Amino acid sequence: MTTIFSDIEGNSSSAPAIDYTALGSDIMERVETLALHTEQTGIMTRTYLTAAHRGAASQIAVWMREAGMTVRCDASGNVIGRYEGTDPSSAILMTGSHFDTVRNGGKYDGPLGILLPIGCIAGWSRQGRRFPFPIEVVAFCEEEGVRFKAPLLGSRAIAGTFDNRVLDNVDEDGVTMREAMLAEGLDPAQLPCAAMSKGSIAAYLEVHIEQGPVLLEENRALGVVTAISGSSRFMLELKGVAGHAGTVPMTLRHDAAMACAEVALYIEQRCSASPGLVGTVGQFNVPDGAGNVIPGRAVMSIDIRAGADALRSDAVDDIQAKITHICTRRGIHANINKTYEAVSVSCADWLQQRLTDSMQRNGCTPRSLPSGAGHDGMIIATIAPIAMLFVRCGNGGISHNPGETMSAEDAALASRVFVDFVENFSVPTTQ
Ligand code: HGY
Ligand code: MN
Ligand code: MN
Repeated sequence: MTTIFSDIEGNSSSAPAIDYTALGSDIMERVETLALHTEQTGIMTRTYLTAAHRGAASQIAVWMREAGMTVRCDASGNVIGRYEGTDPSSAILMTGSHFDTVRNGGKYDGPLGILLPIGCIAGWSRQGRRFPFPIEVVAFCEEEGVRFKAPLLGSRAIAGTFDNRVLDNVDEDGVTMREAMLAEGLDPAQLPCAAMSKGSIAAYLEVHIEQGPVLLEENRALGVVTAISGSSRFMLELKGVAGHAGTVPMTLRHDAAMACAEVALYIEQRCSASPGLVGTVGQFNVPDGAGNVIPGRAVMSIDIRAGADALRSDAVDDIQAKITHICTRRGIHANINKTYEAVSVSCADWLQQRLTDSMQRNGCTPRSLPSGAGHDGMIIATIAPIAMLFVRCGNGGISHNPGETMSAEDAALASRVFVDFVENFSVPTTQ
């Protein structure tokens, strides 16, 4: 491992300045180390409360302690490192991101926002530098919502908005979230203790890969997020009549899969009609299907997002009406279950300005942009002002894909901006 410090001659305080080039490389090395904690060797899959998830949590805790932080784990499984300030009564500066992943995803979505602050704090710790405010780095336990179809669990636990109904959600093996938590030594009854009060967090700053092509296409390393798009997610179950593939005439069929396909194509057509609106069918299944059987049942996911909430809700209304129309015509029964909804969340103007100032002080031409992806910040925003710093993705900006990538140089520059932001941060007097 490279050292992230160098004793630069002539440094007045004789404290070692942070070597950002080394820090950028160190962050990339640690992303690789963390990626070894996966459910499928060679594929990046780390879902909530699996052995891989537990291994990653332990590794993150080790790095937090090595950086001079105290570490606690809350009832949801968040791993929280605290770097004490000189005024323990002060509101905290919170940062962090999630350490769970989608299936066969990328290595940087989440971990960058955990490992970068840890590396910067290690630098301050080495210098013996403290700030008036404590800094807490939160490794959020569950943002993607893959295993139990309930996203943003860790941030909801901290925001005090954890919905206990999801404890009965089951994974593909029929294990409930409650059972999985208890098996990991987590007590759901203690979840309310994880909540942090409004005012206890002065600000939340998340560093995250852009997960899109904008910064890459404009040849920019960093961007300041203006808002996080809201989203509406559903699971749609369609029930028709199973039948013999060879004997039932097309005009007499109630084919659940074809009905799903018609709904899916309508979603694509409806969302393509409005700029800024996106619709995705990420899961499309014929449970227990067979090639020579007309599908009697089909299940699909629906994910609708837009920066403007009205744009999203209008599309959801149209899609639900279309589902009714298609199913009536086809003699299909529909069960639609909303699994998640979040309104668009704006980043605090004053924090955007401070982040922009830090970028300018470090030679970056400021660029603001919205986030089409959801993030823990949208939940933390219910109890604190938030900001996000986007870091360029390579490989066309691809994400939620093993091709997801970024550079050590951009990690180094993002670290410089993060350090500048924190070193110029002060808790607003209104706190
Ligand atoms: O789906 C999202 O937007 C995020 O990556 N969980
Ligand atoms: Mn993410
Ligand atoms: Mn993600």
